[in-house]
Amino acid sequence: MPRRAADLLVDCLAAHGVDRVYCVPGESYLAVLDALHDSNAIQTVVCRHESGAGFAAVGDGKLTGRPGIAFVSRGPGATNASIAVHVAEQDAAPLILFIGQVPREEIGRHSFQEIDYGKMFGDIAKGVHLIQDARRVPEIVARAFVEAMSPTPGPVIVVLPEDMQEDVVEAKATEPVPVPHGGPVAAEEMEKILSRLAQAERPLLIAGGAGLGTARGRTALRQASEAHGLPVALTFKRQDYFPNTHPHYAGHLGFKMPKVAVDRYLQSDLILAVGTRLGEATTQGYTLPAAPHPRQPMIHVHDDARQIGRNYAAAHALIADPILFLEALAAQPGKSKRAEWTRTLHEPVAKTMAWSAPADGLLDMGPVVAALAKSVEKDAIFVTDAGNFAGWLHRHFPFSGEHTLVGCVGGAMGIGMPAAVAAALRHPGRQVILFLGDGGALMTGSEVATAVQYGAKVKAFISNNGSYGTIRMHQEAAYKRRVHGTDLANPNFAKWGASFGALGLTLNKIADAPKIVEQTLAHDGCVVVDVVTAVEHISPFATISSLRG
Ligand SMILES: Cc1ncc(C[n+]2csc(CCOP(=O)(O)OP(=O)(O)O)c2C)c(N)n1
Repeated sequence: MPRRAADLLVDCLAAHGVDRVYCVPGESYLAVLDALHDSNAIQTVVCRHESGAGFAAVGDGKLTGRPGIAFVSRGPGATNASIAVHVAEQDAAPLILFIGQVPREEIGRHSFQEIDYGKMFGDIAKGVHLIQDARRVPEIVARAFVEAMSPTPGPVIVVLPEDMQEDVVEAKATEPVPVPHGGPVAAEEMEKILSRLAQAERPLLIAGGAGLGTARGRTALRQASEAHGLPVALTFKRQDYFPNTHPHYAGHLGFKMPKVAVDRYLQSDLILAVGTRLGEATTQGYTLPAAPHPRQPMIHVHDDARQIGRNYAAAHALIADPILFLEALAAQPGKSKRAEWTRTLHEPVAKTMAWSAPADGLLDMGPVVAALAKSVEKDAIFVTDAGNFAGWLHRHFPFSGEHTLVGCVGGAMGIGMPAAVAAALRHPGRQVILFLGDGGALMTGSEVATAVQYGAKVKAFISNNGSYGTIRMHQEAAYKRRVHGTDLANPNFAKWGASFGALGLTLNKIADAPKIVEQTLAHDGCVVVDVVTAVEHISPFATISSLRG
């Protein structure tokens, strides 16, 4: 039966298992909104800013492993949403961003709000597809899903000219196309790797990337580590993949690690990098391992050929599904006892994991993390915006292996609140704990309105230090005492949260943290906690005084 392209598109999304889309409406895709109006399968979540819609879709994609979906309008909507496209690329998160476009006959005339999205997203999207012919809607939607999910996952843009959406065509919503993935590892490859591992005295497994975060991936990682006595260091913002109290846990490779820690890792005589692109943050600026020639042999396993050999000369480069690889490794146990070496890496991390009150008595995010560590459920989801406040979570929270961390590998401020909304809607039965800075809170924090509107029970802790603190830290280090462009005058965040309909609370002394955390977790709804932190505690590793001294 002939149908309107917009209806066909919505049917195609439903056929691909889409149950929720995030959007900010625009006149360029009214027909799709009209089609969504009649969909029982798909919930439309309307956001307050396109970056919010895009970030929420990225958060959803990270949690499900399937593309998060956002709809935005042309020009202004697309430019607002572009930050999420960049993050999806940096974070390897599957995302499909649908953008309304000017009518076909206007394309190329520099029409009202027109952009050439191929040019605009050329460097960050995996694909940009303009649907000119409505009959091709099913084909292009199916392609967008495969493209977004295939290794390495990332963002795909689909552009919908306004008039095309109204075309009536004869076409069926096609079923999803299988997503390609790596097969099992050949026996002879495995043998070579096992022999290298057996010879190594101080091997280090660096694990991360988007694909290992599933329950199966985490189990494979733990079993492989145990079968071969491998200490596991997790890549930037993937700290939840391995139990942090496990004796093989070697730490989280975050930004600006102390040199002593980096030196410890560099004592390894073999690096096994699995699932990771070995990005700048993880590798401490391409020094751990050293680029392009690591000081120790490196085995690099990734399911995307483009990610191997780009920055590093691996001694053994293997294109394979990281989970299948780790399962194969676990199935062939080797030298499982390297107690002294694993202890060397685990002990310093374990020592700093416990939080103790600072001597100066000033409030930072430490007591909040310590209280959460005692009281959150074992499958709680943590969402972090970008900024130093998240450092206390990385340092002091013992991720159990069942907790989920949704951070931003790409380091974009603003992802926090929208991704937390997506997490709370995706997993209404799990606690969703959000860490924000006062900077990120006022970038996209207004999506707390979306949380309240849709019943997403986000528990937000805002580190209110009156500063774009991370930049202040860099500023103090580079240009001592010349603070400029980093001070912030803030609203009362408790009242701000309450004005949206959330429960607003204030924490301004260390001793009150357990009580406030308990009250936050007990509340059956959205909570905003104004944590009045001292800018003196600029990061878990430094104070302003120490930087000046
Ligand atoms: C969208 C975006 N703009 C700017 C930056 C640069 N940046 C990184 S951290 C930071 C400050 C974060 O401040 P805040 O949220 O208050 O957290 P704090 O560092 O004080 O803990 C800035 C401006 C960024 N990463 N993302």
